[in-house]
Amino acid sequence: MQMAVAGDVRTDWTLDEVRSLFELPFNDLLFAAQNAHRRHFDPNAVQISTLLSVKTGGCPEDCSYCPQSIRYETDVNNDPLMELREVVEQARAAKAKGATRFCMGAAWRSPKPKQLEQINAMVAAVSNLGMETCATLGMLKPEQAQQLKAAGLDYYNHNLDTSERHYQKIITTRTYKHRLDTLEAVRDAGLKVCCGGIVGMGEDELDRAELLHTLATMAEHPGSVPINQLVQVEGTPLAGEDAFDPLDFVRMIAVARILMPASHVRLSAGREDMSDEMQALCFLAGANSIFYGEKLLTTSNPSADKDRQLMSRLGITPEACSKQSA
Ligand code: SAM
Ligand code: DTB
Ligand code: SF4
Repeated sequence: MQMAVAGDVRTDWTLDEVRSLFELPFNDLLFAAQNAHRRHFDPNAVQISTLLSVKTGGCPEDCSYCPQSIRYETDVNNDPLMELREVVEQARAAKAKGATRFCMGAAWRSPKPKQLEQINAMVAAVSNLGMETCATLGMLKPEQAQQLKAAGLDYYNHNLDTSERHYQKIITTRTYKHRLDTLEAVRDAGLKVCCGGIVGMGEDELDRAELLHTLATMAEHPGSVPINQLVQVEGTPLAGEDAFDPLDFVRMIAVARILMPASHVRLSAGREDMSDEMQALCFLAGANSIFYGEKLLTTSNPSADKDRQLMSRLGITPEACSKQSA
């Protein structure tokens, strides 16, 4: 099988090639992933993002993993869009703790014009702090993506979540095509794409291979690829799924690293359920980004202290920020 070499980022992977990577003996897979990683990145640097839910709960969509859907009874409160001042305060605090990217999430199907204006003001203010900005607001039309770009947004997160065939079992209120259209609008507006998925939603290995194949055969690889492990939240339809095999999670990271060697692969949701040793294996498999801070959007994440200790034990240092303070 042809492997990626430095300067050779392939977008022509076949599904068979992706499936063969999943079939490799674990040690061979990790060796190949670590090689790909070292060709493109400092192997001991990890990019650090902090999330903030700027508008929480009450979402009309039916994503069966999500505690923010109005259709499921969960402990999540419905909060209106946060004030600009509060968002800037939180971004400043995240920066002081060492985050270089601030990602604002909103529980919307897609933003309305007035809402987008308010988000644009947040993006401009956070960008002025000298942080990279990311937003995840649901579906976007081309002109909305262009407005966000003009406001100073760096990344837009919009996940494919799973394979096209498994997707229909997870979400019915928007299609895979809707997601691909939003991603195209984002890319065409000159925003960097953050796109990945979730494992542990009852999918099989072929679904995971198909998801990574779709990502790795996009015209341009997403700059960031978040790999989330399902956080099971009581009240959502996916609560009670079988626990996911930790080694299969590491495999997913390794295959993503090999297929998209120059992208940041983010070890995303689910770290609270992972041992330090499992996270170390994920870094060895090529993960080089994390969400940092006590909270993801509505669920908990390891404390900043705990993560600092882990990074220190592993000799991992935070990746430098690409932006300067204004
Ligand atoms: N509402 C917007 C949307 O869905 O496009 C943006 C926010 S949404 C919460 C962002 C992503 O978070 C989802 O696409 C999904 O991949 C991830 N996510 C949500 N709930 C999760 C859970 N319980 N476990 C793991 N990932 C989750
Ligand atoms: C992504 O891939 N994972 C993040 C971020 N992008 C927006 C969200 C994880 C959410 C986990 C469940 C919660 O905290 O509500
Ligand atoms: Fe809404 Fe996003 Fe949650 Fe789906 S994942 S229910 S769109 S907040």
